[in-house]
Amino acid sequence: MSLSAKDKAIVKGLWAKISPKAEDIGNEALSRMLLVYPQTKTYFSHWSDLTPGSAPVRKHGKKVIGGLGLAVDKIEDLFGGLLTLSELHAFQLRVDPSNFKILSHNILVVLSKLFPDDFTPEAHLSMDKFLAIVSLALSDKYR
Ligand code: HEG
Repeated sequence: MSLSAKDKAIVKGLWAKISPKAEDIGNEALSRMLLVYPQTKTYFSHWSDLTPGSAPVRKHGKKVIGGLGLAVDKIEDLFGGLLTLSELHAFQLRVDPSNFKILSHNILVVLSKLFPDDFTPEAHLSMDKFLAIVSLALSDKYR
């Protein structure tokens, strides 16, 4: 799977609307992930509070969207651009790759709610492809 020129244009266009609201979007996506898929909580058991909207959830939500912003910047070389983050998730955090799909789903849900006019079926497709390739890149160092 690879991103077409149209996919990239759609992702970049939507990103211009996402980045100013990074913390809110990250918080909402992460809050939903932790509530709806409680198995994901195992990775964050060292946080003081895992309830929706808590300070650590907001803080981390912003970081995750920042990571996706890096991916948008490196959209022409996602595997190279996300190498350091991939090594972190594989070697240090040991996040099971199935969780990337869960987080991606929650990000799509939040985008559809927040940007109903922009989140056309075509935009849904392009964002889904982008998140799937980012997830593959983040899992690239697992072995
Ligand atoms: Mg990960 C840390 C990005 C999925 C669990 N994640 C981070 C950091 C970033 C990031 C930027 C901070 C890195 C740093 O401090 O240097 N994460 C990121 C992206 C995605 C993702 C872009 C997928 C779209 N992460 C992800 C998933 C899980 C997870 C699915 C587990 C369910 N991430 C995780 C944990 C940490 C990070 C446990 C460390 C958090 C902490 O200790 O506070």
